[in-house]
Amino acid sequence: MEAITNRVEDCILLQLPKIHNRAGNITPIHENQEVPFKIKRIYYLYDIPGGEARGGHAHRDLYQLLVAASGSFEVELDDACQKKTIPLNHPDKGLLIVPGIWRELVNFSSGAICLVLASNHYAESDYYRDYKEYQNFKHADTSNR
Ligand code: T46
Repeated sequence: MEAITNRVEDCILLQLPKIHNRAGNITPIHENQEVPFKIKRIYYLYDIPGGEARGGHAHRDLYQLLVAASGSFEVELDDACQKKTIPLNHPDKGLLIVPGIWRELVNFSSGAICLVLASNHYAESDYYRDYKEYQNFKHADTSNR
């Protein structure tokens, strides 16, 4: 998938497995099985103060799966053409974000934890952090591709 042509509709909500146990549930996630990429990094956002937003950028090559491991939040997706807001509020649902999609995470509930599985290591060079630069990239002529 190409970052320039990817659209918000390419970001899909995945139903993750849930193994029910009388003492609670377990959700296992394997690379190239439940998620369509090799997992090279896991990180999580937590202790997010009320009213704060995270993200506000796009990635050039990175695939990610976002899970509300605890609590809830919303993910605002934007492909410079169309926008869509996806609520995440259960640990057995994961939002797959493909490369080239601007995202902002908002409306975190108290104690929310955003677990992220990523297809590559952290690299600042993979980020579009300037929305104008991102828009120019997405609106670039693709006729000779
Ligand atoms: C995304 C949302 C959900 C690292 O050193 N290593 C890492 O793996 C990450 C993710 C960040 N950092 C450093 C880079 C910055 O100095 O932590 C600082 C904050 O990073 P950032 O502004 O990218 O954080 P968020 O929470 O706004 O965004 C992160 C991811 O970057 C992003 O891909 O989708 O979480």
